[in-house]
Amino acid sequence: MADLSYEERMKWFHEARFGLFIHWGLYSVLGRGEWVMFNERIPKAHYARLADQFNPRRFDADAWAALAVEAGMKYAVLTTRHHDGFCLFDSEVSDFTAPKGAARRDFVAEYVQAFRRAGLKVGFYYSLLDWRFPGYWAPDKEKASAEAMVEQAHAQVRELMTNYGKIDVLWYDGGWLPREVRKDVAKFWRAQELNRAVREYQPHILINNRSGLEEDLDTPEQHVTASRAGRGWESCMTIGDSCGWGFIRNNPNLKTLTQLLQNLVIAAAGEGNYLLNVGPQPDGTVRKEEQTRLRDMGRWLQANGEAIYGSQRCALHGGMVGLWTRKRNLGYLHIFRWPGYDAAIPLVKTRVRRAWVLATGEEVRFRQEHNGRLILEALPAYPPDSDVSVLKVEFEGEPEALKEKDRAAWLAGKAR
Ligand code: H79
Repeated sequence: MADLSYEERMKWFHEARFGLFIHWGLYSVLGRGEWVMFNERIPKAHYARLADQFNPRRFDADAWAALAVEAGMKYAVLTTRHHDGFCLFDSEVSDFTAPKGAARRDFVAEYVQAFRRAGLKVGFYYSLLDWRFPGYWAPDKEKASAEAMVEQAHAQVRELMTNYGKIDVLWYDGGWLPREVRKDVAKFWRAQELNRAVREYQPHILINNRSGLEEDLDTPEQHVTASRAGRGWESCMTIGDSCGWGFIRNNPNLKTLTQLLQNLVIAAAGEGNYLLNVGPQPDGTVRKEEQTRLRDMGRWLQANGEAIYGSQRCALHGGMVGLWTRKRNLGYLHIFRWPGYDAAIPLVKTRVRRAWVLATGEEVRFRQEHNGRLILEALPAYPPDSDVSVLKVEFEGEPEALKEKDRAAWLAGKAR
């Protein structure tokens, strides 16, 4: 079991494409984002009092899971502990936890059970750093504190990996050290030893790249940027402004459904995943505006999911129109900017057999010119889907692009 290959361990993740990130903790009570303790320099003892107020009576992990399923998501990642050090789980090495605060509940346990029940894969976000330790800020001066912080992280990661059954993703964060502290991150956290233990407890697990080691997954944050082919990657992003992941009371600058779907498509086109965040309110419920967007994405995926889940990279150009994903001989053209009449794709080497609108099955006429231009003809004036419309194109073989050896050949209507 320990010898599963990278590809085998990555299989479900590679097909999943879409996951739910959940930032929820003590900071949610204040409604000014998850960085509030540090940003406002709230003293430790003062901040700790929030644990008496964190008692989310309307928390319902099944409702979160149902929302993720409705959104077409295949997995989730919950902040078991953020940089403030407050744990949503029961820990023997900390008193700063939800079960020991007013809530008296282990939210991580409830989350794992509910998401498993809903058929979703389960991930844990865990911040290695804990702002409450002076040793984080000045590891050389506060050696004992720094060591205690590292010890606590090791102990808590072990608790997370051994107390909740099978866990699919370990999403480290906060591995970095303050700017003035020049240290090797992996060495500081003893990440080699830590991750070896993690894989012993959870042989199937995927570990991200934020403990100072590359491990399994790249994690672009607030942008969608593909890694090299074969390497697992996942873009995490907020629905609202990029400065806050935890609940922000007034956060009006929300991404539109079109933006969110385009990001998902960009991720899929690069064989990566989109981990979209919600910041539930202190009572445990997800804001209506976030719910609506997730449900709308789910509706789109109901009609177009075939072009997203398990998709592969496609060699063809999308040009101005949009982006391609692919499955074997099938190309899926995700049209971001519906051209109205014809859509022209340059440098298509492979013959097309058939083309149609994925969501409706409506046939699309086409012609292929000898210079490699594929013209999808006489498209309806208005897009079949007002956000992203997908054309499904069946090719005779895996779609290949023509290589332009002569860069000026196209001027004469030739391809090379
Ligand atoms: O958990 C989320 C962030 O809190 C965390 N990673 C994601 C998944 C993260 N920690 N640090 N960073 C991201 C980068 C640091 C950003 C900062 Fe700032 C810019 C810290 C201070 C200035 C943004 C703006 C956060 C606080 C103010």
